[in-house]
Amino acid sequence: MRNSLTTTTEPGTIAHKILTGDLRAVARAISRIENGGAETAAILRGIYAGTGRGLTIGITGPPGAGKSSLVDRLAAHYRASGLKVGILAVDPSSPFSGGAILGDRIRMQSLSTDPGIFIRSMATRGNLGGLARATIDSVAVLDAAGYDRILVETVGVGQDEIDIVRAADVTLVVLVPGMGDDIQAIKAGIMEIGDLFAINKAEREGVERMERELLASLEMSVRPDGWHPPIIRTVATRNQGIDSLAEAIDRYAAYRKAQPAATARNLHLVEHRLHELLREELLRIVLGDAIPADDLAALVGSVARRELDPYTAVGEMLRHAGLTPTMQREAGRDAGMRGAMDLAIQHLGVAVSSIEESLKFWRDGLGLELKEVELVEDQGVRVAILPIGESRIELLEATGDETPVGRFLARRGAGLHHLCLEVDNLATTLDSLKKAGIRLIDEQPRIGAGGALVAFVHPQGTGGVLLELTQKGTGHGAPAGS
Ligand SMILES: Nc1nc2c(ncn2[C@@H]2O[C@H](COP(=O)(O)OP(=O)(O)OP(=O)(O)O)[C@@H](O)[C@H]2O)c(=O)[nH]1
Ligand SMILES: [Mg+2]
Repeated sequence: MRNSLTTTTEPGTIAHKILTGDLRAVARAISRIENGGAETAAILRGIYAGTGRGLTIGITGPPGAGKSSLVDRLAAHYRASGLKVGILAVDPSSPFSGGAILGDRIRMQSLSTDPGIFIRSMATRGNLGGLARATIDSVAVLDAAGYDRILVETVGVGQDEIDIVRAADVTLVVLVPGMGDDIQAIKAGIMEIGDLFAINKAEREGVERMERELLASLEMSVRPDGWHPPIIRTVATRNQGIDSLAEAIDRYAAYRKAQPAATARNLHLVEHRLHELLREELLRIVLGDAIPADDLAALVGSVARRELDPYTAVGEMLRHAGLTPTMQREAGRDAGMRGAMDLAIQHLGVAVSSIEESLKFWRDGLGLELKEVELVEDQGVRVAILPIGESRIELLEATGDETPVGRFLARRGAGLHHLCLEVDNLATTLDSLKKAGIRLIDEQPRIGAGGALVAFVHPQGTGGVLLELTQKGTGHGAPAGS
């Protein structure tokens, strides 16, 4: 699996190096991802098929609960069983505050001399997209590089962090005794995302009470997957409870894998992720490239002075980027092209008894250019293509009597055989025709000549004309014969 993947990614690229587990490539990739660089997409594209093997564990909880200490202990535990461990410590605060991170770095030094462990602190540097995206992409890099367990530590505050832990395979919430009163407050944020709970600093007084309150709080909600989050007592400083914690993590990971609900949850996460990326990408396109800074400033000024309403302003911004159907049409016309939502006549198919003979009119008489004559063998037809404006006339000559065009000629004689319209989305068009009760020859798009997606509509539904529909941008424009 691994080998076949590495060979499909271009050797020498950073993505390829990541897939071979190259440590420097991993570090460099994460830096680029963190900086929100343009190479992020290329890296992720190159490694994505190689991800999904490692287990990502999100560890969250209030400041000072002992998350980092537990991460250290868990990492050592996994190392002892020969697993490679990646650690990402997320600091949502300013990259310049860095106190806790620095502390973590120094403390984790003992681990960081081990080549089987990769440790990295994550901070926001790029202005768009932010921490969640950078962290989730960095997890993907570690995953692709062959890290078996990826531990992501976050202080459970803010939407970014919720997004990060939600994207993990397993979420561990770390609490400490004496927080009982805070459970209600915490609950709204991280309580419902915990797949398991550690009560760390369990040597302290109040651990029983804490556990009781936590249990009571957990019992109030039923998870859709039927999992009952276990509570594990740990003392990170004394390395106590770590085995039970690791065992509970594996147990949940296995449970999750076997759950149909996990698939649904995963689809939901992916959808959420795509929305986020789309939002970022749109912002980048519209604000970054499409609108000159002066124009943008002018728009902002107009709205501030109430000369322009915000909706029109946003419409204007989208128009700059060539977006939204109506505006795209306008933009397209400006550029001398047709809008993407328009239907267009792709070609007219005319059945003729002899191309040679017919060219006397279409080419010699009318002055159209004969671009090519193509043999579409499986449809038993020779096709002469004569461009006309943005569409073309296709002269169809049968190669035998028992061919669609041959039968048409025998039955009706030479003449207009079919009309071919180009549509944006063939499946959607077929759906709406179906709903309108129109008789279709092809209920589903199929591959026509030249690789184009095509479907035919029965003449009964169109007032007597055989109608071919083809999806814009598919195939190389060859006729579908018919
Ligand atoms: N008594 C006791 N102290 C602990 C235990 N685990 C961690 N600590 C201490 O608690 C303090 C905070 O531990 P960290 O592991 O840095 O906690 P954290 O949750 O990562 O903290 P932040 O990342 O700053 O939110 C440190 O002084 C640890 O030594 C424990 O089980 N018992
Ligand atoms: Mg920490």
